[in-house]
Amino acid sequence: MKKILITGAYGQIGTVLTSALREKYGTDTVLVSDLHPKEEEKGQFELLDILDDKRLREIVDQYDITEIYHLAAVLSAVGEQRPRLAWKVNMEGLLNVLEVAKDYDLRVFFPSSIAAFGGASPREMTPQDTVMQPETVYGISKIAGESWCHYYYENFGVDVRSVRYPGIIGYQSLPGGGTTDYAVDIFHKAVAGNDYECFLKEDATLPMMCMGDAIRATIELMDAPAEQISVRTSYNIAAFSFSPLELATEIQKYFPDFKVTYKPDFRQKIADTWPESIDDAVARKEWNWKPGISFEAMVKSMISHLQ
Ligand code: NAD
Ligand code: AKB
Repeated sequence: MKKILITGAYGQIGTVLTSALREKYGTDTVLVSDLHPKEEEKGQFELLDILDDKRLREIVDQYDITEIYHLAAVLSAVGEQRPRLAWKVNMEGLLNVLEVAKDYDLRVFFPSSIAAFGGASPREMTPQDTVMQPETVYGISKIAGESWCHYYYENFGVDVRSVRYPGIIGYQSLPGGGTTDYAVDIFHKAVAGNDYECFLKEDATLPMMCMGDAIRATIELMDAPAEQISVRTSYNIAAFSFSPLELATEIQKYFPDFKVTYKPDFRQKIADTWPESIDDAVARKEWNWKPGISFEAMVKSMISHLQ
């Protein structure tokens, strides 16, 4: 019987993925875990530091886990401030998950990122396969993580699947320390009637996606027949790209008095090394991936939900 464990479940993506998986498979099928409990939790929860390999194995054993969605991580901006922590959590955490998956024959979802690319990669329509020399600790952990996933698939037959998420934008949860966080924060300020000071330059174009599409991509990839999955590192997926200025201009259609100023900080240096747009042709061809929500529809939906 299917039994899912989500690590890092109370983060930006985990909050929404948990609801989607519980809706699809039933509340009791999905066990969530994180570093801290949440009062409003309605389903099964276990405290789990992903670095605690022994506890991970106890949980897998106790609940007869069959799949792990491994979301626990330290993201790009926090990672540049705490590089050793980011490396430890992102690498040792993933290896703990892959080892237990090998021993218990579990399926695994691993989220990689556009951060796996670097300044040497083509910046526009960055292809699935290209030079990859990430320039952040987070990006290095993602490209190494992708390679470990491939290794466990090739050598131990672990059914591990992965996508390189762009920046994810959703009204349901707050982001947790990344470079694309501005694209969520800006909506909260606009709807509250406040001005916004952006930590990226006005022309810092990055690939982004709305939360609904990201969750759908995750579930569609995990549901795809194994013979359709040729990539066991990680699939490029894409929806739209925009700069802070383009986003501010679209939001101003709803809030004409909304003002944005630009004060780039260390996160601009991270954004400078990431792609502007992504070529996701391989995911489209192999498991029929297609984004569903446009940039304009995303802005409209964010504003109406936050209002
Ligand atoms: P987040 O920062 O919002 O959440 C991460 C969660 O992991 C948090 O709840 C945190 O408490 C938990 N965590 C941190 N250290 C842990 C540890 N040692 N043990 C257990 N849990 C720990 O992140 P997110 O945005 O939800 O991202 C989820 C995954 O998706 C991450 O792997 C991230 O790299 C990837 N991703 C996210 C985005 C995005 O835009 N949100 C884009 C690309 C990739
Ligand atoms: C971040 O900005 O760190 C994440 C990502 C794109 O991986 N949102």
